[in-house]
Amino acid sequence: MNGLADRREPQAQPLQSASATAALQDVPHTEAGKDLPGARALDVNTSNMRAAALAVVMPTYNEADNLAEMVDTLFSLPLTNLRLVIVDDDSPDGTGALADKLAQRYNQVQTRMSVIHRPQKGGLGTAYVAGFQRALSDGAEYIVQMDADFSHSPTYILQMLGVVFATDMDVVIGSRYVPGGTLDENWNWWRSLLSKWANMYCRTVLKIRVRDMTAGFKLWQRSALQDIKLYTVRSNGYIFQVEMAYLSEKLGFHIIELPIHFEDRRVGQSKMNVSVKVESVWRVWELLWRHRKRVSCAREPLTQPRPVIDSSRPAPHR
Ligand SMILES: Nc1nc2c(ncn2[C@@H]2O[C@H](COP(=O)(O)OP(=O)(O)O)[C@@H](O)[C@H]2O)c(=O)[nH]1
Ligand SMILES: [Mg+2]
Repeated sequence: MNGLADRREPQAQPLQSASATAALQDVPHTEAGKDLPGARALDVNTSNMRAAALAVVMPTYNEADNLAEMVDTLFSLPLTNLRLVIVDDDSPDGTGALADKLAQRYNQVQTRMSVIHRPQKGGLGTAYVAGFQRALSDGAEYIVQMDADFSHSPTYILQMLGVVFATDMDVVIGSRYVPGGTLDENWNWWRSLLSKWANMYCRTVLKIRVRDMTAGFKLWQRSALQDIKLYTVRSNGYIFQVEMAYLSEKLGFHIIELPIHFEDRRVGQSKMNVSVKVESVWRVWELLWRHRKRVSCAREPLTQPRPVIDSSRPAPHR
């Protein structure tokens, strides 16, 4: 059974029903040391979840005003094995140097944060691929991708992980376009329309069911990222997100979209300009052609939750 098959009818999606929604409402008040709300609502083993080897991959370009608060927020989540990989492209505002300083602070007892410095602005997609590769080679079992600008609230990571622990999904997409998902109130009708149109366009051309094709907030299981074969992913900008969603569905991954509230960035400016958006329109056709020979990896049916992992086992991060 493919997870997507469950999502044809929104009402029939088990994880967008009462339990996931309850978990979402629970989250903003999470404190370190308390029970994990995502686990509580989804009835999964809290201590295994707390010890999960999870890496957050975060590309940055001119995010100096967001980074320190974001890093502190991530490391105050009640996930003892959370690691962070920053991929900075020599940001003129000094984000890279700030990331190094933060890494020094958080790496005093054990390595929790690493910074990849690239020599120049190389685009979101290649930054993610570099970060994913680092997270995989460091031994992460779960990999989260997210923006540095608080559009993606870090507290959702607990829900995403709870969903994976409860269901063994390959990919959880933080989605604006499933029931319960919302956009920032400040988005004007034109921006919302454009975003929704872009999603509809991609879904129609690529014939896939993921609703939020351009979502940049996802949690991947290690095996899913490995099966994608990151060296085949070439897109940058928004189309990178589309390519990853397309491959996930084409390869037969178990996918679920978890409703999120998408907030506009608090400070700084978007790096996605009009040309990046326009480029996405024709690049969709290129994706269709480039991946025409990829076939499903035939995932096992999702009948049982994964076996319980002994949380006393050393963390798989190396
Ligand atoms: N390393 C790197 N990060 C980037 C690049 N472009 C955008 N980002 C980061 O990717 C994330 C998403 O970009 P953002 O400007 O917020 O896009 P928007 O949310 O679509 O407006 C942010 O954390 C940016 O700092 C890039 O060329 N290189
Ligand atoms: Mg953003």
